Amino acid sequence: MKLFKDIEIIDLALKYKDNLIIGDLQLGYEEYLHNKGLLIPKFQLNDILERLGRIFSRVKVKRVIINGDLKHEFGTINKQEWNDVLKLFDYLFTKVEEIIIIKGNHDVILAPILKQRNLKLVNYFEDDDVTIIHGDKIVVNLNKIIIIAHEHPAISFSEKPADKFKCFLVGKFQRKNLIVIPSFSNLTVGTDVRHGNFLSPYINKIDNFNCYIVDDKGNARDFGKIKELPL
Ligand SMILES: [Mn+2]
Repeated sequence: MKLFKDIEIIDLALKYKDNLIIGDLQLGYEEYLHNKGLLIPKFQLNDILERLGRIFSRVKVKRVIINGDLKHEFGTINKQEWNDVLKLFDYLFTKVEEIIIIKGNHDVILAPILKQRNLKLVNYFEDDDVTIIHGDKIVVNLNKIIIIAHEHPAISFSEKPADKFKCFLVGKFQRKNLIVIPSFSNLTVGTDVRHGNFLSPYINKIDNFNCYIVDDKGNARDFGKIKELPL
């Protein structure tokens, strides 16, 4: 599903030229929950690798850009995070030449893991008309197209309120185009964008935003403007 020149939705990722952009993986979330006394099976990394495999069978890119919140814990690195993040990097390096990690609000202590694979954390990535940034803070000098994560957009319909669908949002921030990508994790579907209270300061009113829902097979469908969606 094409959004702009050189930008298209592929499954829960965005392809921009030679880059594949994914966000909010929140690896290690299971162990974080275990430590809180909630025992859930650890399936997140496998799901993510499977989805990436599906994506790489559809597209070839040189670079993967992780748009923030690669792992879950703020103030520490849990054992699962060490393992899962390194496994993810090693897998990605079998598919692409370069991995870029953009800092998210969860990425307080990430440097020790990144050092293991000689990777650096950046605040944003830009190329031509595009700025890719996590989306928790507003910065100046943004390009014409802004790509953020952070919000975990999803949508549900009153007919079946328990079913929530991850979605991409496309709208405006000031006079610029804004694309909001969904979380790449299966553990968190996301926040219903029609219930207000946005996390990201880039999003204020979304009535005129376009919504693209990704189905189980990884195909995106244009659902039109948020204000015209059935309740
Ligand atoms: Mn975030």
